[in-house]
Amino acid sequence: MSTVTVKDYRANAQASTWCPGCGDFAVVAAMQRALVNLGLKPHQVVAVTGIGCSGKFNYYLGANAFNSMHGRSLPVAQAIKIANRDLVVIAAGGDGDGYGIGVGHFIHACRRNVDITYVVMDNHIYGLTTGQTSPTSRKGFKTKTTPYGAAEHPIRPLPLALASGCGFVAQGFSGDVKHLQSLFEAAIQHKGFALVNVLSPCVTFNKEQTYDWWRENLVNLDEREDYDPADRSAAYKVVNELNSLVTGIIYREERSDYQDELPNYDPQPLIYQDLSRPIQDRDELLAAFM
Ligand SMILES: Cc1ncc(C[n+]2csc(CCOP(=O)(O)OP(=O)(O)O)c2C)c(N)n1
Ligand code: SF4
Repeated sequence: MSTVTVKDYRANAQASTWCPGCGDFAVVAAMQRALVNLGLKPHQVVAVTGIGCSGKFNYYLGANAFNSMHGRSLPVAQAIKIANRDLVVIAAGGDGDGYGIGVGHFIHACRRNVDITYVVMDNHIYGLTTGQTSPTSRKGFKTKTTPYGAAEHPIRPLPLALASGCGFVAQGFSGDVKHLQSLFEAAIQHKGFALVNVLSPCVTFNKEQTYDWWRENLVNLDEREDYDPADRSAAYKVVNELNSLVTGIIYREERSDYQDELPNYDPQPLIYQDLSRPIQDRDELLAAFM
């Protein structure tokens, strides 16, 4: 049996245009290592993105790639998984992509629970469009779109995911690739929709949430023996008390996924199903709508 290595992924990846030092490099590296450690080959994986610097995640991952529109990675990723349950499906993007224009899809994906992994590279700013305030920027944050400081409260992805019914909620940091890899492995193995929000510095446009800033402020829950990620109340409590400045698996719940809930769902990929129907079935169906 042939084994898979990170080289197999790198061989398919494109050359990067990310700024040197961008946190997103670590996200790709951690994901490649996670996929390899789980024994998954590039052809078994598809990564779907929207638009943004982080939207180039799948150019550099080296698996199958689908680049959708800004904020639209989740509907495409869910459709791919429903059509072909055999694929490992990863959706990825930025905080603007996922918590701004795409936030409606995010909330519904949490409650729908299709078995995909969602990676958000959360740098608290719009990187690709050169440094505007994003939905996760702190109140008072000054950028070219908010020269007097952001007037709005930020979206808080972790409590939002918990309140929306997400069964796997984790947060990682680009400054700790090994830990991030472990979170990705757990997210991919989780049956159902899994969020990994990654605090991933934009070294070019966000001079506030830097690697050093995150290192000084984050608490790793995976290192706390008294923390139980199966306890939903404890998850709410810890993200509120520590203002979401946590990493690790915050909440994990075993439950049936979307496809299990569908009575007529055929688990075989669509390509193996006989979708042809006798012409009279079609006529009867049409007649029922007339
Ligand atoms: C419908 C639509 N609206 C706006 C844009 C412009 N746009 C491209 S990327 C982006 C935001 C990028 O920020 P984020 O999602 O946080 O990703 P980052 O670049 O920081 O990784 C915006 C507003 C677009 N491409 N399409
Ligand atoms: S602009 Fe920011 S997010 Fe985009 S590649 Fe550069 S450092 Fe990364």
